[in-house]
Amino acid sequence: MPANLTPQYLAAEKTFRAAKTVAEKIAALEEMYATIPKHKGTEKMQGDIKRRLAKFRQAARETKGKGGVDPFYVEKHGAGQFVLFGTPNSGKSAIVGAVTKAHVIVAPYPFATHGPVPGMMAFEDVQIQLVDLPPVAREALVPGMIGAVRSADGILVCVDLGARDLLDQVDVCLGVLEGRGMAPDGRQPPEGGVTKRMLLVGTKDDLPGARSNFEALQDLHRGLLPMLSISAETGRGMDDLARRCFEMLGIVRVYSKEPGKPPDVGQPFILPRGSTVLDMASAVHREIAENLKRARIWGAGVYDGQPVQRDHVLSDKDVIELHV
Ligand SMILES: Nc1nc2c(ncn2[C@@H]2O[C@H](COP(=O)(O)OP(=O)(O)OP(=O)(O)O)[C@@H](O)[C@H]2O)c(=O)[nH]1
Ligand SMILES: [Mg+2]
Repeated sequence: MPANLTPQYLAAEKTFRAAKTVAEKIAALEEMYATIPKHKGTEKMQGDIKRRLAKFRQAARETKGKGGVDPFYVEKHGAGQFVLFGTPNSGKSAIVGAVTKAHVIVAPYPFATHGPVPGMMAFEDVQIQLVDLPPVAREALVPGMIGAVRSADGILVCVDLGARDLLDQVDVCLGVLEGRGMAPDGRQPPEGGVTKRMLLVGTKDDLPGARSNFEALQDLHRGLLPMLSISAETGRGMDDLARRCFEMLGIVRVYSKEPGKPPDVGQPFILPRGSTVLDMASAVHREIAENLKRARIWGAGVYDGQPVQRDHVLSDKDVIELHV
């Protein structure tokens, strides 16, 4: 069976070959695993990616243990990891402080944040990891920080809607990312680089003039990358931020159900969008996948308890009853 590898997968593989640090290799392998078409023809490759991932993750842990620490390595938790990327004082830490339990320093002076600070943000029943980072400036980037940006699942580019140099901030951020081989999803990647999921987050939406500045920004950069305006101070737009992050991850949540029992809504299984009933079964247990006889589904676009084939593509919030 031909593997039918996608351009995204091939790009990730290229990044893997070019990767110099363990963190970069891990990030590239994760991307390869996420983008490789999941079918019989790629099973061996999938296994191979998983093996290599385990090896590099082990290496990362061992380096940590020896004190040869990558200060910007943040172990991933939850459904996905987003870094906050922006110029000094743009309100990155305030966001992380508002939506997670992380202890961040929010300060009226620039360069308040020195290292990565992770925290978990909830979107409904899903946890998404945010990582606060030190600021970016046109020339200066804290050494090692770019590895954290590369390995994240997405980048929240934060710009201060109340600042006079708003457009400059956008240019600096996108320029630095481009210079390090990263372009927004859907755009042409820089030579030898990759595209990353990015959201332009206009902060401090409560400040005078912020709303009209955001509109101007939308007019100028519409189509370049998706945008959202928020205020950590008033909380406006913060729910949208969580939703947008969830949507950017390209994942679905599905719940398992035992015959005759209510669904187990405690913890969803998180799967890449496009996953099938069989993928879900594999996520529950390999043996269940191997012995799967039939499945029933509750959710959008199906009638309650509808029997489905193993290649049925799952929708967000589906409930699946697996029969072996
Ligand atoms: N009015 C208003 N002020 C805000 C908001 N968010 C942050 N600020 C203020 O902006 C300043 C900078 O906020 P931080 O969150 O520390 O900014 P930062 O981007 O983390 O700054 P660095 O760590 O130095 O890069 C602080 O004085 C905050 O109180 C907001 O939503 N509204
Ligand atoms: Mg900060």
